[in-house]
Amino acid sequence: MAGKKGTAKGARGKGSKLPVGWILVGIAVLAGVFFLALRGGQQGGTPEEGAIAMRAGNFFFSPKTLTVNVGEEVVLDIRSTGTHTFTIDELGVNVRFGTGKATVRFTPDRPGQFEYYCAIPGHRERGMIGTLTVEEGEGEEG
Ligand SMILES: [Cu+2]
Repeated sequence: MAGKKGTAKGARGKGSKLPVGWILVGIAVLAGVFFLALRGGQQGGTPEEGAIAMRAGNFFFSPKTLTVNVGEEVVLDIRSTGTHTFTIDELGVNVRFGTGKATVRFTPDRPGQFEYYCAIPGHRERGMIGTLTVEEGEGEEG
């Protein structure tokens, strides 16, 4: 009844045995690369593609003039010292931010020249203003 239990334990397993140590090393390296890639994407110094770098401080915006296109999203990558706002009344833009980095997004829906300013009391008067020029998109007349 119990005669045929013995199986042939072949010696063929040796060649195909996976080197567990190297697999662990590989996983560790991949995890490290992945982690670094994530960090780079989130807090690296590279701004979003197409973003406009802007500085805000007491009491200025730099640059003081911006030129953009109608219907194209504007992304401002702002570095601020102090609490300020980026405000354009005519376009309904009003974003408040503190010291550090901030992103302002809006899409101008009409051409023209618009003033942007800081809406914190007193800042506009002390020079926190600039001019946004919105141009008609190329090839789209009227
Ligand atoms: Cu301000």
